[in-house]
Amino acid sequence: MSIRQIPLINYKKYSIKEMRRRSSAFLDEMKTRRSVRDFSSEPVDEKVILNCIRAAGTAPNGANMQPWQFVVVKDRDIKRRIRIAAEEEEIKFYTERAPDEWLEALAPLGTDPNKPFLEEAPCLIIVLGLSYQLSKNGKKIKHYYVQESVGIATGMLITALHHAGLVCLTHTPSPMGFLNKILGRPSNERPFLLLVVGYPKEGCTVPDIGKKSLEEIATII
Ligand code: IYR
Repeated sequence: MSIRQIPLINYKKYSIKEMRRRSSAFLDEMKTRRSVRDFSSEPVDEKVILNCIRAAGTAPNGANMQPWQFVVVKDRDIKRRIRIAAEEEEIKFYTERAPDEWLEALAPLGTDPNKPFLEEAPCLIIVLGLSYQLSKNGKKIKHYYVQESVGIATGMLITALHHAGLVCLTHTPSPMGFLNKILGRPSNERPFLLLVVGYPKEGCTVPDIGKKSLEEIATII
């Protein structure tokens, strides 16, 4: 049975001039986003975080299954447990798992196995992708394009956090199975990435890196 159709009432068409102005203003705002690794302990407003997650939840996704879960961690003890477990994986990554080529690519960024931000930042958002969900009668309902869907939603979450005036870091300790245990999430929920969210520490610095030019990333045919 197909779903009923409703009119697209909220679409607003702008003049070309207005679209150019809006797209350029948005670009300027996005250019100021930076991944931050030094967080102040200043708490974040929960309503702001929840609005940003609501925005992420509007993302296009496979068959509208909305195959995601966002776990917001503010609890000190849980943040500490996440830090300890993540650092255990990171030590293995930096000393055993990562091929030299990967370590060479990371060297200019100065990252290492220490992840103090996991405890210092006021808020962690763990994004999980759901490979399936269980219906009321316990039947498995398969999800489609989970990685793509969760990736899009995460991009929108990062954009929303930036727009709201917060900074974040995308963090992907690998493997991330320990998060299921610590957060008590079921096995159909697979950690996609961890966002560290808050305000930059006073005097915070970021690597002096740039983005590829439009010519490098876009082709018009
Ligand atoms: N997960 C490790 C390594 C790491 C990998 C990439 I690709 C980065 O852009 C940054 C770090 C870490 O968080 O240190």
